[in-house]
Amino acid sequence: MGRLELALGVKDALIVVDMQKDFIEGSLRVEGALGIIPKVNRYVEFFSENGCCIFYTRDWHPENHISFVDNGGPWPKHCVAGTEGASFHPQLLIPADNVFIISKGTDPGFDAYSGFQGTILDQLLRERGIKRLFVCGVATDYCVKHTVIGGLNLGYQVFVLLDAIRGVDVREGDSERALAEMYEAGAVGIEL
Ligand code: VGL
Ligand code: ZN
Repeated sequence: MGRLELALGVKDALIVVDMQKDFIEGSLRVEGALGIIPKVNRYVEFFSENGCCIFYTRDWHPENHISFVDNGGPWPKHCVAGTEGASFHPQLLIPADNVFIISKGTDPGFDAYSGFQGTILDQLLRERGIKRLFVCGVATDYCVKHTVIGGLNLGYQVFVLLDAIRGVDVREGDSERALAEMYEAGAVGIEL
C-alpha cells in the first residue's frame, strides 16, 4: 500500500488508542511513544480530511483500580480519571468534528485493555455503518492488541498502522508476539 493512497470512505474509522500523558511521559511510560505522535497526527489529518470518524480511547481509572500495584495489580498508578496524567498528550491532534472519546477501565474491579470492553464503541461504529478499523497508539502488547482482536471478534476488518504503535515489552519480544497474535486473528498490518 502506497503513501496515503488508500481510498477512505465513510465506512472507515481511525481508532487512536490511549495516547495519554501517563503512557507517553508519565507513570507508565511506553518507550518510543513520544516519537509516534507525528505519525499518529498524520493519520488523524488523513482520516479527518477524508471525512472519517476518529475514535480516541483513553484509560480512565478510578483511584482504587484493581490494576494498580497498591490494589494488588501489576501496574503503577496511571491514568486516574480527571488527572493530568490521564489527559491526552498536548501534541496529539484532535479535530473539532467527527471525533469520539471512549473511556475504558472505569470500573474499579475490572481492567479493560480493549476499547470495546464495557464501552459503547461497537454501538457507535455500528450506528454509522463503519466496517473497517485502522488502529494506532499504545500499547501494542496491551490495549492495541486487545482492541484489534476485539474488533475482529465483532466482525470488523481491522488494519494495524505499524508505524504508529509502540509496546511496553515487559518481557522482550512481547510486542512482536502481540502482532503475531493480531495477524493470527485476521488483522492486516499496513503503513499508509
Ligand atoms: C495499558 C497497561 C495498563 C494500555 C493500559 O493502554 O495498553 N497498558 N493499562
Ligand atoms: Zn490501565
